[in-house]
Amino acid sequence: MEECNVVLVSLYRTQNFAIRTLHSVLNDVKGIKVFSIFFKESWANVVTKPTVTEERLFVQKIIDLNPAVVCISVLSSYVPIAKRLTTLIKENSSALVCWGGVHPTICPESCIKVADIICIGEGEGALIDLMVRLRDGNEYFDIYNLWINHKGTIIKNPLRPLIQDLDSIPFPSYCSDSFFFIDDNRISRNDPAILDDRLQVMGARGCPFACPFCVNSVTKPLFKNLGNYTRIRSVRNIIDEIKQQLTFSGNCKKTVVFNEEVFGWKKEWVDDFSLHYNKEVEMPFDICYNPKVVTPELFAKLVSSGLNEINMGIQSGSDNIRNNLFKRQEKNSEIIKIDKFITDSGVRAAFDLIADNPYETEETLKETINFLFQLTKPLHFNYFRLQYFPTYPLTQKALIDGYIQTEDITDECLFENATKRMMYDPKLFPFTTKNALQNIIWLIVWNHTKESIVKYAISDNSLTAKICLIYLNFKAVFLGKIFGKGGIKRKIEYFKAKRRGR
Ligand code: B12
Repeated sequence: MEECNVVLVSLYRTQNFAIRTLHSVLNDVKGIKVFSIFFKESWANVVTKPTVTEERLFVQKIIDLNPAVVCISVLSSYVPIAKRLTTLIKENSSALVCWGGVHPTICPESCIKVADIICIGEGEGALIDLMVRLRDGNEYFDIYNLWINHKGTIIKNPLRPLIQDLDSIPFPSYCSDSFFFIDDNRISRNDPAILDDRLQVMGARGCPFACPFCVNSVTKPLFKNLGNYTRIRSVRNIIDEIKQQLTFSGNCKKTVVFNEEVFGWKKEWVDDFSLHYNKEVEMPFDICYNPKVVTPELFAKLVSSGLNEINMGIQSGSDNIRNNLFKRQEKNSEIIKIDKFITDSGVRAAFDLIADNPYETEETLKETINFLFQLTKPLHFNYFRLQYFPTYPLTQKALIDGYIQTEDITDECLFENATKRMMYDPKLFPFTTKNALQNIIWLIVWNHTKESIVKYAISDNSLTAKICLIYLNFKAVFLGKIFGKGGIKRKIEYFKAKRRGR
């Protein structure tokens, strides 16, 4: 049995659960040597193009490690980078290139034209099978979850069942000797996750919901009849991982962050969590929840366990947009109630809102403004721009309705878009009331304005109200220059993020 090397590549995410988990999985396979390259980071959400030096460092590392396969994890925004690295690998080595992750899962046909192998869905079983076959010098054309491009012939294998017992998956790797981080024209062995004061955990897979702007709306039907889609790790398994992460030397963790779309949605699970977490971990924790899942009973248990922040996607302050376009059934009145009981218990409520949504009207934006004033201050919001990812139902709808064209969602456009920053920054143009209202929402969510002036500005069509609206619009654009992309505050945030390792 010959030793066989594999290199895993993460793009723009050093805290990449997929790569860190697959690294641990392959580490356990006899005769396989696994390395991971974390190619660039998006510090504070700022994405910059790779430099010539960074590409050179990448190529040199591939040549040194001489892998049989290079496995790249690809999100839709980084396809041009994955393509470029694939070309560089092909030009400088004889390694096979395998793409996996969200993008090959939702767009397999285009990906298999570029990569030798793609993985659709979960990679654990498929990668083990692939590496064992390569290690033993056997053919690898019939592995479930993989498509193979064999000299131009595409072999499409069926999907395997979803992993039901998440506790059977090893914990993600940290601070491994076989990790390399390429960023800022340097290659380093220091894992930035150690500098981060937040301990990151992924406690579940799948989501009970399938919102049309999220990948789950595509993958839920894709994996139908392949086992339970929404799965959760046991509390014991999660606590053991947290304890393991706390043993790494130099760590300075202050908060645990649960990254699953919806935190422990089952009552029995939360009961178990509240029995053990606080006793064994004693660290505040942040979660994402859905307003439909937060009940006072579940919530009280989480508060007594040390809950610090609940992040909820509300997407719009208009019931119509939220219920009918985003297919989220909660109403403003429910969210206001939930916000109150969350903040009354000293927990921070943070909300996600989506900007640049062509389906919003002046009326729905005004509804959002009025809704925001009913939430507890200070507000904590992530005000994201709407992203159109290929094959998502909302993207298909926007294409049909003529709000976007296929040219707007090419690989290059998606990457360009990612370099612009995902958060919404106020913009002067188009100089319309709709745009001004959106800018005013930015002022409100960042706590930069008073309710009275905004209410007056949107109250009627009088000249003075219009002047107020224009004043607020300019104020937002001006402050956006300071706090937004390229602004001084933003630059400080960027450097701080780098220093803290996130
Ligand atoms: C947690 C999360 C985050 C976290 C942390 C991410 C992290 N630490 O890795 C945070 C909050 C930081 C984040 C940020 C962002 N995120 Co996010 N995030 C997620 C979420 C909810 C889970 C991802 C995850 O870690 N899953 C667990 C791992 C184990 O699963 P996995 O990645 O799917 O990997 C498995 C398989 O896909 C496969 N696989 C993966 N890679 C590879 C590679 C090979 C070679 C093989 C064989 C297999 C394989 O095997 C893995 C194990 O089975 C997903 C939604 C989702 N369900 O995917 C969105 C998601 C990935 N995020 C998304 C987006 C857009 C973003 C942001 C741009 C948002 C923003 N506005 O800033 C940023 C970009 C960050 C960046 N630079 O990449 C989108 C990506 C869309 C797309 N089509 O590409 C998703 C899909 C949500 C959506 N809207 O649909 N995110």
